Amino acid sequence: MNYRSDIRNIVIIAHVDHGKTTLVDAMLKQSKVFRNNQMVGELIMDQNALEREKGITIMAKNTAVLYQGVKINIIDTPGHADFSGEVERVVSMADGCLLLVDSIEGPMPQTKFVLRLAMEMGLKPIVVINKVDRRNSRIAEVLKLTEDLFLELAISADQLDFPVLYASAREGTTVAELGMKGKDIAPLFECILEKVPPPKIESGPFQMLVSNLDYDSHKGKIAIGRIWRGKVAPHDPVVSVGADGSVTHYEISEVFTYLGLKHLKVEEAEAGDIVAVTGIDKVNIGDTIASPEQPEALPRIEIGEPTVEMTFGVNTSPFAGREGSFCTTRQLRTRLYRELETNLSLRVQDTDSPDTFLVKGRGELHLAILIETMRREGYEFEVSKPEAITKVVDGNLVEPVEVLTIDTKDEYLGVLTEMLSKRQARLTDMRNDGHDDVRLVFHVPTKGLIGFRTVFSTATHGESIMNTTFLGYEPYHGDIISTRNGALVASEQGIAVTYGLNNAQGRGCTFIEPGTLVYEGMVIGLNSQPKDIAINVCKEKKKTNVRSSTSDIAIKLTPPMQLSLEQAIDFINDDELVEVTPGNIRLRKRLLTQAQRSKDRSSSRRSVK
Ligand SMILES: Nc1nc2c(ncn2[C@@H]2O[C@H](COP(=O)(O)OP(=O)(O)OP(=O)(O)O)[C@@H](O)[C@H]2O)c(=O)[nH]1
Ligand SMILES: [Mg+2]
Repeated sequence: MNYRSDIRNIVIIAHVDHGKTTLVDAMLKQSKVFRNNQMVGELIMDQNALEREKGITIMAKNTAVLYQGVKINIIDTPGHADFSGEVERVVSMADGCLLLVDSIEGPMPQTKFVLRLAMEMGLKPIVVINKVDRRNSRIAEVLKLTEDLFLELAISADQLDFPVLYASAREGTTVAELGMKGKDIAPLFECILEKVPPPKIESGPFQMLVSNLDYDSHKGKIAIGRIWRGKVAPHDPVVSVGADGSVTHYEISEVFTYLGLKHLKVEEAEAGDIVAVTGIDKVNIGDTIASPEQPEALPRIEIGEPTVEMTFGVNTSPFAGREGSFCTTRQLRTRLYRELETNLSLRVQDTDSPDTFLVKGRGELHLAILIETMRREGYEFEVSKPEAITKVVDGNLVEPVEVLTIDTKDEYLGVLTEMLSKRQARLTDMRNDGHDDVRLVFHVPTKGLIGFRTVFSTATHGESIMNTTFLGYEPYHGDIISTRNGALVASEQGIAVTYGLNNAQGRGCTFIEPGTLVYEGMVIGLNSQPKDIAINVCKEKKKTNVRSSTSDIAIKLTPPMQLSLEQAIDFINDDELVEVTPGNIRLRKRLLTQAQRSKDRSSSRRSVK
């Protein structure tokens, strides 16, 4: 067996926000892949608009740097649990991983999830304790907790022998020993060259596993992956082997490798490297591209199951078709099925209703990002409340359960435990730092987490952080009754005015500004009582000739609570929908008129009897 000493392939894994993309910034900048005057900014790899806005990585991406003549292929991954599928998709390209751990937070549930994955793939780990510049860092304790995690997860003894580096990704420094003054990121590069095994190369006919797809308007589909065997060059005849074993013949057009943010066109690439090839139109992620001489498939990528589902339907609101460019069933269906090509942990199914599709994902954020992406592309549609996906195993109903970690203050303990016990959560760990910071760990059924994020942030005044990761399936714990108050529902179509909204604010809190176009059945606020009430928010004050002493005082409305897309999805109940258009996010009752809703209520009462 031969090795390629001129290449290392690494994947960067961690819990959300522990500094993966910032570390990649430092690696890119210090390896001088940019021109001196090139403005590259921060979080360079988070190029997608939503990634930049939210400050999180959503998709795993490749880049590469050169250090002392060795090319280090780097894969940056998302740390948010909802995008775990992205990590699963790419780990097989690497031989080593950098496991980042925040020097204050320590290992978090997602740290465990990604480390387990890396151990199962047999990757050589390097631990990087990051953010050592932070004032309250507790490095020794965090290292101890990380070692415990390795003891729990290592599959072979050699995985316990991992190097540890201390980094400030933001300052672009790493050191091999605590107390040393960092000056650059060279110790990390040295460690990668020394500890991560160079890729093995098998000689023989070409074989690569497709781990990602990209599109280019001129070049068409681009297949990205690691070459496991042989070489590839432009004009080579190849075959792709699909999931069902079907073989399709192609000719490679162009071959690219990575350097910095660029794709370099090359005349040939060899086993061990990560490449992008064009000319292969109908290939899917997980397929193998191989020489026709020996068209064997590599093991397909395994992706965890989705845990949450919701329906996507054609917009049926009275304002349908006003704002979107793509509004028909056919357009919606084509777009959703196209998403499956790259969004591996997503599932889409037709339903009994031709206008509605069932979409399943790894969490509310996973689905919300798809909704936001589609709305920006010009799609208009409606979505239902997300629900946890149950299944039957050996004749028993089981449901997904997650680990919920909360970092909060002492004073919120009572309210949080009360809220969570109604959601069937079980407290499994509680740690106090001796001051008033507390970390709580719960096991909660996924269904109990739906709608929780918004109430959590309100209850703790935005002062706490929550994180979740998938734990497994448990026997169904029974239904949870929604405790949300009723909705304030517009009773007429028109333009909402201050006077009408002021009346609504007498009943609860409102979501819209005066001047907003509303329709009958649109949800415009939250009642302070459990029942829904219909209110005419378009109603103007009656004009009279009599001037009372107070009548001319301008009404001052409380500023409305404007729900983001994620909050809107979190907020709605079963009998409600979120209408999504490029210009607006509206909440609505499924049944728009009051007559329909009361008829529905009385018929459901009858059926209960
Ligand atoms: N103080 C300090 N802050 C850091 C350091 N590294 C990263 N950060 C900050 O931590 C935040 C998250 O950094 P990212 O690099 O986006 O983290 P990430 O792991 O890529 O996050 P996801 O991709 O969303 O999982 C940013 O505000 C960074 O500026 C560090 O070494 N020290
Ligand atoms: Mg990132």
